Amino acid sequence: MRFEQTFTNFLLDHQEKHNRTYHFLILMDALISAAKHIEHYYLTGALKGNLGLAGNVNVQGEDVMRMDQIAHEITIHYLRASGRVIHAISEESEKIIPINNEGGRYFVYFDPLDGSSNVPHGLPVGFLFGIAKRNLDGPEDGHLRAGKDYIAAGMFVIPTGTFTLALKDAGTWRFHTDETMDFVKPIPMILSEDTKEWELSFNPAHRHTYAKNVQNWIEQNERKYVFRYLGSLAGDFHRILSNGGMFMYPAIVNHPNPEKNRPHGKLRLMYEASVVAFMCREAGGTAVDETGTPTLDLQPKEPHQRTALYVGSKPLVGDIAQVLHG
Ligand code: FDP
Repeated sequence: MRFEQTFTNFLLDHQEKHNRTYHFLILMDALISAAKHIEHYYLTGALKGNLGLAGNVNVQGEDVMRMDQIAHEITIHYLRASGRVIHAISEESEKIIPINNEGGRYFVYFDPLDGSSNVPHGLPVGFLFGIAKRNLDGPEDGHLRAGKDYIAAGMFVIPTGTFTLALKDAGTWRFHTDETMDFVKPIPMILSEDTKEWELSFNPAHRHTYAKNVQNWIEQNERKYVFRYLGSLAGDFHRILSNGGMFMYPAIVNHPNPEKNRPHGKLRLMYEASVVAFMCREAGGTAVDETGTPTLDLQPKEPHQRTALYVGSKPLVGDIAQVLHG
């Protein structure tokens, strides 16, 4: 019989090697419980009628799928039960969610079901999260943290049974579920330097709405790489981590209907862009916004702030960053 290292053993080793407490293990256990629970609802959702529209709109003005609400509620339940979270920010809640202001140690920023256009089809969606730690040396003002101040970030691609976690200054690892539904077998993720494997990922339906310099860059470079787009950030980024290349969601500035322009991009900084940028950095890559500024340096001013995103292999992101700066 062959036993793979479990996620818990992996994290225990990591915490002990770095002389850390076990609080973070308890938090991660809560997030994994939430993800497994969400996955279960997602897998059985069509039968239970959970994949339909809930009939209201969320804070971004989009339709809320019933699954989005279920995923949000499951996650908040487990975060609360962990006792380790000061407050959380969720895509599904306009306001910051206070949890344990006195005893909590971490801030959790999450999108419990990202890629909602895939939901009615039962295709892959993401559960993305970033974690920051309270100031242990003095008073905590609870300010919104930039990605460079996260201590960890990760994503579950649901319902594929994969989990990717990045730990600050330590690396990025991918886990798969075994026959007992445990996440096992940490695989270090390092972006491939083999340009033959690199992929480009963006929504081609939007390409003529991008800034002219971005459109020109695409025209000059797209034939060099394989093109893939799923429409779920977690799924698309999962591939980039495995194969290298670049995922981008540029600013929309040339839409024929100017009201549909999105000069600040579409993706949310705190629980989408910073999360994948953090995982990418720990895997040897990088990420920038529409001005070429590193995503991890962007200081959020409000919880649901949007940003354009270019994330992936350093040479590719660096190349487009030069165009964006220019
Ligand atoms: P969705 O709106 O379907 O929830 O920000 C959310 C997100 O999905 C990302 O997961 C995905 O990468 C992107 O938006 C897809 O947007 P487009 O439909 O415009 O391609």
